[in-house]
Amino acid sequence: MLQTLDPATREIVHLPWGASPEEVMAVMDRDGVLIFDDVLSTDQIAQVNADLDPHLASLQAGSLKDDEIVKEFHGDKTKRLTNIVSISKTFRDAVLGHPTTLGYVRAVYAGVSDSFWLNTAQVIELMPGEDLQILHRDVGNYPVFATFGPDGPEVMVNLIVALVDATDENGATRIIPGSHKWPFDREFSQEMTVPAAMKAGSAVFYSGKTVHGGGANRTVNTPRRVIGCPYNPGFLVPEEAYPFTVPLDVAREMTPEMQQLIGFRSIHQKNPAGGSLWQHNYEELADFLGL
Ligand SMILES: O=C(O)CCC(=O)C(=O)O
Ligand SMILES: [Fe+2]
Repeated sequence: MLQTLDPATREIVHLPWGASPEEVMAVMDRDGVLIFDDVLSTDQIAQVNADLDPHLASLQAGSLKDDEIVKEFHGDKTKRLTNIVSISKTFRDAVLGHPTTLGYVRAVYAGVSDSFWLNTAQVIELMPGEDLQILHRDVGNYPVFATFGPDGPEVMVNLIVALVDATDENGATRIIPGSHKWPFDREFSQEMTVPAAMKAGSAVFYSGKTVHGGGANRTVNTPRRVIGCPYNPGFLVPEEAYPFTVPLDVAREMTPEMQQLIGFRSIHQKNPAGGSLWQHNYEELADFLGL
């Protein structure tokens, strides 16, 4: 039988952007999720949206991949635009590399790692008619860590910044507060979720162990536009920074296996099942590089 949530944990706590990392961690440790209010000003929201608009206008909804699981996860009425690092200086400065953001990420990874990678900074725009995303934990991208369950090290934390009001109707991210502490084999369902409803400019911050998924967009004409910004510990990288030291023409002469070993191809973790990593716009990196 499915267990119901303690009603006391159902509400997602709001904190001001700039709250102390100690205050943030007290909520994160207890609930695995919180919402930061007013991360971006009205002017910054307008600037970031203006930076994104031309890119999103020409982007098709849905995944280019053949894999049915990947397609379902991606969403057939969802636009995912990556490399926001290059597309929006405003977003880069105000969020991705901002000391406030990094202070919270540092607090989450205390005792695990004191350096971080930006895993992705991607627009996830749910178009009207998009269905619920399958509920999941983001640590599932790194399946060996998921085997440790709730007591394992934190290896993924996500900040999802709203660029329009995110509502129950247009597909606000659905979260199960407290699920970061559940055994990972405990059952969960959509009935246990609450929507991370928030104003444009606010952001939901949650652990890689917290169960969540994109909502359904039940509106007729209101896209839900957010930017997801997960961070990982910095240590899981090779010693040599090959993509910057091996010329593309040298990589071109190599076998696909060798190209993947040194970062010129994407990684597709199948056994144990994980995700596709090291990509560009969800495409195989070698295709993007023309290898
Ligand atoms: O779109 C959302 O609200 C959540 C997306 C998500 O969880 C994911 O893509 O991993
Ligand atoms: Fe996710």
